[in-house]
Amino acid sequence: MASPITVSTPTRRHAPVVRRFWRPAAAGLAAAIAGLGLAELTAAWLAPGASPVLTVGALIIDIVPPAVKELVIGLFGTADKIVLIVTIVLVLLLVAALAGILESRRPPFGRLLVVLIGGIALFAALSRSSASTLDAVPAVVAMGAAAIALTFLCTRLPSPPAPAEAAPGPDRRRFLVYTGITAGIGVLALAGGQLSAAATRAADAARALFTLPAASVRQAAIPAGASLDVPGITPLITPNADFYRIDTALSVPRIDPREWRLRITGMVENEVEIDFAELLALPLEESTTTLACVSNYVGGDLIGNATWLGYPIRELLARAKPTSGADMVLSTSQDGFTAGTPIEALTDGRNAILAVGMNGEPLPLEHGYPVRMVVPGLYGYVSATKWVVELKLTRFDQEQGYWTPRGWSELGPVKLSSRIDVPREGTTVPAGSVVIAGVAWSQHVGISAVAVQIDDGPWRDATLADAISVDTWRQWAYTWDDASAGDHTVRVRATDAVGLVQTSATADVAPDGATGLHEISVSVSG
Ligand SMILES: Nc1nc2c(c(=O)[nH]1)N[C@H]1C(S)=C(S)[C@@H](COP(=O)(O)O)O[C@H]1N2
Ligand SMILES: [Mo]
Repeated sequence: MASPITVSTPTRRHAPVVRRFWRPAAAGLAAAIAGLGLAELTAAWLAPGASPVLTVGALIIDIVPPAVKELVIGLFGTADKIVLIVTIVLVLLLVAALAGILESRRPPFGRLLVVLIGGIALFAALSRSSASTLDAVPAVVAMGAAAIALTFLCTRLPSPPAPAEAAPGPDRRRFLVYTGITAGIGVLALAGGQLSAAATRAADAARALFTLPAASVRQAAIPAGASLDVPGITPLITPNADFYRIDTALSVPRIDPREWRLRITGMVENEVEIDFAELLALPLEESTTTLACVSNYVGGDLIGNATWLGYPIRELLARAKPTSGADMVLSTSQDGFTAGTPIEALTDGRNAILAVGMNGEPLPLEHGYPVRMVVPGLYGYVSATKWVVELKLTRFDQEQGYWTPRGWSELGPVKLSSRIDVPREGTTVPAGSVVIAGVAWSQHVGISAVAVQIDDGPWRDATLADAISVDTWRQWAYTWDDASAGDHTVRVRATDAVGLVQTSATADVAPDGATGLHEISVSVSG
């Protein structure tokens, strides 16, 4: 039998790797978890908008090129934000492990790495336009806690065992316990932060249950003939829960309506300020308006139609008296997003409103509670500012909305388009009579005709549902009588009220909205 000194067990062979890499990496990870957890807890209590993970995410959203953003949205759709958050956390943990290894071999470089990462978080927290000094606290807490924990753990790394040592030494067990406690504190703090944030959310939900005042100007009843009786067709009015959501806000702004104020500033004779109670006391108007995103590709679903309750923006502008030369209203959200809207679109008599209600409810938090803009005929990025707090009268040659310097057009009128909703792309339908149906829109102009083409056959007129107004989409349906077995392509094309025919030329969503015809493939079974 060999003497114990020469025995080489797997544990012994791996010991140097464990000692040199895994334990320092574990120290780094535990320090990062502690820092992150304490930061999230502080953020939940002190500065709800300043969670380091979310502010770093917002910074990334602000600086990545539009092409990358489009790619990510294309790959992950509305899960894009979760993907971003998970990526940030994974990268952070990886860097933390590296910081541990670095600190164990070349102190204080591990700590310096922690300070660098903390510095990025600090910069992200303070570069938000709505940042206050309090917003620095979570990042500073994260940096301090992680640096202290890392130093503490790395000075307690077990020293190399004596050659004859068989069982784990006491310093190895002690290191394990300290690392566990450090990570445990982080996990508990993280859980506490989440609970506290959930409580805030619940409170906000309760507050959102206030009753809306009745409309002074009710919209004419929606004609019964505006909804076609086709199974599977998109509902004429999009329920709030199904309404698409697009914004740059990683955490939804929570505004106490008692503290909400709108200021009208810039090139005006009178600066105007109005609070929520004053807004609700004005004669509110009801209007159904379709809202579309410039990122909606042909056939896409970044479009919805709702009945809004709000006050005409032109009335408030009339109080402020814009001075001559002003041609843009730069609206600002509480979270810093801005949109540049031509004054013309806000004053030409269309239903451009400061909305407080959406389909009979107060605005949902994620759709702009307590107040947002809705402007018929313009894409959301140049008009539909949610959580709006300021309207600044200015000029297009002086200011730009959020998306303009990021590769999107300064003006964003919604383009004429149409979509096939029934049957669904790639489905199989029985031969014979097949109903094809969908929606078409040309906002603030109106739709006069929709035609359908099967394969390379002639364009045939679809039946149009009654219009609510020129500002909403219109349902259409076409009965394909002699659908024969096999694979077919179905195309749709709309014509607007001034005779413009929807172009078949395809354009990408950037810089000012997609064009082209929506077409689907269907199989007809024999
Ligand atoms: N505060 C804020 N408002 C915003 C945005 C935003 O990022 N932040 N995005 C705009 C864009 S691009 C669109 S398409 C609409 C979408 O409104 P919805 O989320 O209610 O559908 O909101 C607009 N208003
Ligand atoms: Mo959008």
